[in-house]
Amino acid sequence: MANLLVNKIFNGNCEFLLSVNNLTQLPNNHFPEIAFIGASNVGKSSLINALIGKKIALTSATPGRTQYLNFFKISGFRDGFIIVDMPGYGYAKNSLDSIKHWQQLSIDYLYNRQNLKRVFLLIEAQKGLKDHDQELMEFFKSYNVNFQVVLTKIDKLNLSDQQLALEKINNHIKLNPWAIPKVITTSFKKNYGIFELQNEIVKILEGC
Ligand SMILES: Nc1nc2c(ncn2[C@@H]2O[C@H](COP(=O)(O)OP(=O)(O)O)[C@@H](O)[C@H]2O)c(=O)[nH]1
Ligand SMILES: [Mg+2]
Repeated sequence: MANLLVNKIFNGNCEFLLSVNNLTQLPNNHFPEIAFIGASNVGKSSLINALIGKKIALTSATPGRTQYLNFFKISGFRDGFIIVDMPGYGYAKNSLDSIKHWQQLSIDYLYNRQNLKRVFLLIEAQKGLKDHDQELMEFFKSYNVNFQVVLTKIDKLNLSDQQLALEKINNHIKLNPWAIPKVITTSFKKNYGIFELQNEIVKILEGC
């Protein structure tokens, strides 16, 4: 039954809604939003495509490309809900201006957006937590924003290193009361953890 519901939702209709690089352009509606944030190249767009089963978010081997909030509407659950692909951070070659722009856009969105129901913070399993990720977690703590960690590209590690990566993250987030304790490990390449993430999203939507 649960499987059927998840399939119905994520195999349903999905459309690109809009890209926003200024918060005045945010869509004015009541649809719940689920955001994906993380460093440039962590695998946000790939994961979103895997969730939806469709190449709708642009992926790139070149980091630091997207400086927009990209909104995708999925209509398979109640009136629908929105997945937000957020601009990446931490790319060393980004200019100061683009970092400032990232902060204004992303931090304000995360802090102010009423529609936002969950932030998934993506961390590359092999790389672990970087300074920028930790700063973002501190922001979540200071501003009472719930977030949930998703480990990406788990296929790059063998089983014991996967376990180690998970332990490290768990040790870190247990100190943060705004972290959802369950970390989801994923690989878009191996189609691993995608169903679990879809399930998690359905649970969030059901609780809205
Ligand atoms: N091995 C592996 N590579 C991945 C995975 N997910 C993404 N990638 C690669 O990482 C690069 C960046 O992915 P992308 O989704 O564009 O990252 P974004 O910048 O966070 O949106 C691309 O070359 C992807 O093919 C994964 O699960 N496993
Ligand atoms: Mg992307």
